[in-house]
Amino acid sequence: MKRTKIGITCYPTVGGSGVIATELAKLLAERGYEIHFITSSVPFRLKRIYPNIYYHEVEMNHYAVFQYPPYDLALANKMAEVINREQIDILHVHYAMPHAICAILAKQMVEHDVKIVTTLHGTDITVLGVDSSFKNMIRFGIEQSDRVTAVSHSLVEQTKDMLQVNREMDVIYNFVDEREYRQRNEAHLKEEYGIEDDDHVIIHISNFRQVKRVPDVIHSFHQIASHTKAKLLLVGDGPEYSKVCQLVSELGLRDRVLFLGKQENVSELLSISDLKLLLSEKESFGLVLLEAMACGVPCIGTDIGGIPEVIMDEYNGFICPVGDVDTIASRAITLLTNPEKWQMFSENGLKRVRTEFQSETIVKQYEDIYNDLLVQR
Ligand code: GMT
Repeated sequence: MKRTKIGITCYPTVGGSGVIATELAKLLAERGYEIHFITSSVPFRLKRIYPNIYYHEVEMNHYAVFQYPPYDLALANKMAEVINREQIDILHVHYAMPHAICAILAKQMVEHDVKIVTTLHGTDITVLGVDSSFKNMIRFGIEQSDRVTAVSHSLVEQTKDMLQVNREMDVIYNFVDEREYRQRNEAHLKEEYGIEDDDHVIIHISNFRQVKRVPDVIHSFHQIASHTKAKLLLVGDGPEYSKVCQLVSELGLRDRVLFLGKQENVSELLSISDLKLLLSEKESFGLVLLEAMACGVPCIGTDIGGIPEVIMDEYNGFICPVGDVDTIASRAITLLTNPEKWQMFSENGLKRVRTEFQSETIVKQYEDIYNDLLVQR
């Protein structure tokens, strides 16, 4: 029987959307699909050779005549080339802007009947969607795709409200590979980092963009550390990093905060953590919360976007108002100083990963969409 061929375009560098696109590709490849990545570099989570995963690089030539190198056109051109040569059945793009637009252009350039699936991850809707000069183009990308999925109900509602899109969109939640994200015994790491047995370990992982409100994490930690012995692990890097370093020094927290920068084996760091903080003002899902839950770590998040679809307030963590540092700190202290409650939240999180976000179920939801489209051809 002919193998179904799926083309995938995503941002290949660090970030939740690239992680989801790559993890989905790996699981589809394990199920016998042939996967063709069409990206600017090898996706960072593709760490080894997979016999039925191929990679097609979007190459950019820098001609003096172009003031700005036309990356989007180079991508559309590469997509068309790969669709024709490999006879791609489904082109699954992550982000409407620009990937869905490029896919639509590529589809018009080829004779082969390819279907386009677009997955919305948030930033193009919640950030670019407010810029009226892009609205029409993002709406076009969404409306012209054969199927559209979004990573949370909140993102579907926001897409409808902000872009006046009136089409069916399926919610398919994010997932983690449970073989990687699980409770591990990494006690030696604590010792190596100089974390003492009675230290409560709090972790924040992000790309340090303004929307992540990392200063709120520091201010909350400042209050937490004045009530209980605690250390804060900061994982990731980005535009707000220096500002955060400065704030940590100003608050006299230098010896309590470990700046770990970009890290690959996050599940090991989660396994030595007691609490995950994600205090963003915009977040369509919050994949890092799911990663934490899968490692048995309770979470505190803000009451925006898709976060309340991942954390159930008072069940596997707490939901607090954006910027309400006092409430966040007091909830954190309650949890960290009450071992029974902590244990219950940790177990509830693990249960929730199994029931709502199990990788097998989620991958099947994408497969159902592909199959629906394939029978229409
Ligand atoms: O959060 C970011 O800035 C990165 C961005 C990305 O492209 O990876 O994350 C978005 O997609 C993730 C995967 O679906 C979601 O978990 C994040 O919530 C979403 N970020 C925002 O909505 C700000």
